[in-house]
Amino acid sequence: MRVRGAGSIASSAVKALQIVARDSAAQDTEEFVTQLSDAARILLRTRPTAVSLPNGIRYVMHRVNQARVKATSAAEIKLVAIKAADDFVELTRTAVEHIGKIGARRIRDGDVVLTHCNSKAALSVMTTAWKEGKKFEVYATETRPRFQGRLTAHALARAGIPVTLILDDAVRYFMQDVDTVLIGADAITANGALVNKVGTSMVALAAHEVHVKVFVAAESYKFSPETMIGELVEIEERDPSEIISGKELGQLGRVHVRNPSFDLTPPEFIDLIITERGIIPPLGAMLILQEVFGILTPEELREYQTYRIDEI
Ligand code: RUB
Repeated sequence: MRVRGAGSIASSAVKALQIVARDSAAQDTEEFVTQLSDAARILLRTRPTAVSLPNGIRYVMHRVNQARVKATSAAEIKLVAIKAADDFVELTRTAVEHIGKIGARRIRDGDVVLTHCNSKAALSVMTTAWKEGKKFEVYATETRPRFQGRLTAHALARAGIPVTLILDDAVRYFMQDVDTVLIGADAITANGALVNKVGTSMVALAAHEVHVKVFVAAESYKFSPETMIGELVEIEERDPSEIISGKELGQLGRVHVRNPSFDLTPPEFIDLIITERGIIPPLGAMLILQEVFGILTPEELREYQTYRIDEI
């Protein structure tokens, strides 16, 4: 949890891969690719839910695998890996910036925005709108058990945006005052469902009840190609000690604790997904996947299977 937020998780993993590439003393291209693939496998196992992580690693490994055909030395392919990692990190930075500009158009003067957890992409929309002169206020949920909402509240306050910190349980109480819900994403599935911080689906449900719009800020590397072939996004379950200490739990007797960190919001509860490529309705998720991964036909889908990152 020293690295958190799907975008940062992806950049950190790619930077780690770059360190392995830079430090490699491989004698030939095959040895280099084996070293990098071993590191990729370890990195992939670090976090299960944020799809940006495999997509970031895929971005680098795809370029390395392409270069492998022509490269004549380890030094040559090493440069390709180092540059690909730099390119991905730059891509994440510009994607968040573009999302800010595109999403800011959807915030109106006088709006009350509600956000959950701590998302760089969602924050980019709000801070950009504020810099453009829009006047609005934000309700930020605490986001138990790790209180990422406090980070959000702090960032908004620092930017000069009026912000009110509320209990997660108070979302429905305040929803009638809200104009727009704006949240980030850990993953978007092919059918436009959103995987994000646990509680997001309840926020969206409360918004749906009173016809409040739900906007998701998600870079295109948060879209999950695996879900095109029917795979599910795995939800990370974190340690029960995030919720209750071992001592207090012991005092409760035979009580079981579950701590899923993310949940799934169906596309029916989402109005728009703001990506760096433009705004799409949730059912347009497949278009982004096709554009980013270039997968169009069932044959290409099967071909894609051969590029699955856990099979590098
Ligand atoms: C963070 C979270 C964020 C998304 C998007 O959860 O759910 O909404 O990761 O963030 P955690 P970003 O704190 O448990 O990692 O827009 O920064 O990628």
